Amino acid sequence: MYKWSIEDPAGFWSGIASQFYWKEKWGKQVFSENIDVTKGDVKIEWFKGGITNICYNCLDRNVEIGNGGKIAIYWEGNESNIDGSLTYSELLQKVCQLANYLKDAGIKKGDAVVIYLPMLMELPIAMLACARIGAIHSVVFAGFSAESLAQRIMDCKPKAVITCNAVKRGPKVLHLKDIVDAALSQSAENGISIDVCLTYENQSAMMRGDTKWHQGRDIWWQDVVPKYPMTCEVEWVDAEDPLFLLYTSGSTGKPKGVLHTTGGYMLYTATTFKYAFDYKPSDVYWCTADCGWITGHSYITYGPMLNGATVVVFEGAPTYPDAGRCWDIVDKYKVTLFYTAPTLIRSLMRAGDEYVTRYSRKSLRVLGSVGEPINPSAWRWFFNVVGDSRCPISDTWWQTETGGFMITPLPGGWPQKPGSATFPFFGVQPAIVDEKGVELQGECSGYLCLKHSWPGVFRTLYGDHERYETTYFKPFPGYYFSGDGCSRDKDGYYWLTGRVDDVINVSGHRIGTAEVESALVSHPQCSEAAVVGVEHEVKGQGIYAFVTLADGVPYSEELRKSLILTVRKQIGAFAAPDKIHWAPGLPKTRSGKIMRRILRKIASKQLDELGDISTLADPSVIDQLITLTDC
Ligand code: 6R9
Repeated sequence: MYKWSIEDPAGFWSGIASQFYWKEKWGKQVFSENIDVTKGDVKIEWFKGGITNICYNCLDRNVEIGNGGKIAIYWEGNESNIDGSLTYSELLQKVCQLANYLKDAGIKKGDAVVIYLPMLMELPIAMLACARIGAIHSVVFAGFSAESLAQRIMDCKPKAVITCNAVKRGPKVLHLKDIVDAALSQSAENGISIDVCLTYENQSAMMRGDTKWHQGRDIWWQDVVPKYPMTCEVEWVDAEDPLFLLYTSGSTGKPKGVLHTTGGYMLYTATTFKYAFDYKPSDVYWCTADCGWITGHSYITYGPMLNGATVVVFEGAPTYPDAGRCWDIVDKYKVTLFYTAPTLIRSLMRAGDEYVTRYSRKSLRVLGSVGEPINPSAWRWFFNVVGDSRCPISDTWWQTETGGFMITPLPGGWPQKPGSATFPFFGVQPAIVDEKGVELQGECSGYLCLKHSWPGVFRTLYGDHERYETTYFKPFPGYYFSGDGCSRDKDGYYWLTGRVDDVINVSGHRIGTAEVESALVSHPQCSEAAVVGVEHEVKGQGIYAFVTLADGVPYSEELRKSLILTVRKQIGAFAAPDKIHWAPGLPKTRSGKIMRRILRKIASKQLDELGDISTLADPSVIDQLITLTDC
């Protein structure tokens, strides 16, 4: 199949596309692409002219083929005695009711809707309802702060925001509606006002009486949505019409709105899910990600549901009430396919094997990993302890931008190597290039690029096609540049080595160093900041911030806390620096560029590897930094 997909991509992918429902077939050309900036604007289209709807393919189609009674979602609440489920027919009805409400609220094809919800069933319901009416959803992870939410709202100017009053994560109650209120007043101050804030009452966390209310704008989901009909006409869209926007961090500037379209994304997520997890209709699949990230889009909502799979949606924290919760859930729902991130694997590994072995886990068949390179010791523990040495691991390398898996094992397809994502998926042609953009052959290491497009690739950055070209296609003309380093061994296996740009990967969350720096310098007592990633035992990478204070301000423990709080407030708790290092001065070149290479070495205490510091404008700052490491 791989050979076929490379030799005849049009034939290969149109064969796959015909397994889905199309109101009208695509035009003569299956795809057209220009990814070479030297030959003009970057433009990628798949199945243009084909008319379809992804919600229809996820739900109606499954009901029509007799799967209406099959469980679509098992929902597990934060507390283990609170749960629920929906069959495919019930899910379709709920999606239609919300879709009808949204239409009535004036939302039309092409309008954006921001969704700020935790892992309730209402989150995939909201995504699917938007897709049904051709609206573009933009899910914002419910761990982002009011400032970050406001920034995204101001960028995509949605017609409505969908949220809930509160959520419990572990023992804590988080007041999401307060965050939304703050974000909406901030965006209103900047001229973007939102007319509709549909709020789900999440009674397990907080009753509605305790929720602050903005009359005329806020509406309780439960008061309106259930009144609408349980059927709703589908809005048929072109394969190249936008499906969603998802903001992700880049190495510079504000977050980028990654735009995915409908048709290619549909087949790509469905096909990658089917093959990388060896999906069978009897499977019960659980992915521990949140729908606020791409993994939850492609591999909780769309990929699995396009296959008619039964999906577990978990509201809570994976270590609450204790480190055995995941395996409790696996046994409770007889989970066969379990997909998670190395950071969780490492934290469970630290908690001890007894939390795992206490549970049967006999149902497990295939395990998966995503978000960052998995270190071989975590891989082995996942394989031996969690999977009892009998479940293959799909270590799936991909990105928000790629839409779906790019380099991944196919379970049982070929021998595994702990820590290697193995080989490219159908249609994917990786190229490892050197710094001049020359493709390397055989055993090598360099920058990971991709040749040609594939159906699931993003089409642009919302409102900024130029940045799309500059970031991804200009660094190595003729290729899509991933931002990752990679090596290929003598057997042709690919080994991802992490980001080569100023993006850090903390617990599988992508964070731009520039975003953390700009949050820090917004603190009135901070004059300059430089942030680097350092190795972290559990999180993969931790955030290490060098901070120069304003003139005359002394360093204090209180100030350290308040700097961290500023980052939590502006981005979210997950971006809080692990370490603040007081820096009277930062190492800069004569042209004023901060030399992060040196800061990385200081942060990781590799002081004998600082390299050439003679190009620094003021080499004495290095000594100061080293003596102040404990601040
Ligand atoms: C899906 C997702 C993308 C970045 C990517 C890379 C890292 C993801 C990986 C992996 C090694 C894997 N990454 N999966 N590195 N092995 N299996 O995580 O998307 O949030 O956009 O992050 O994550 O560095 O460039 P996203």
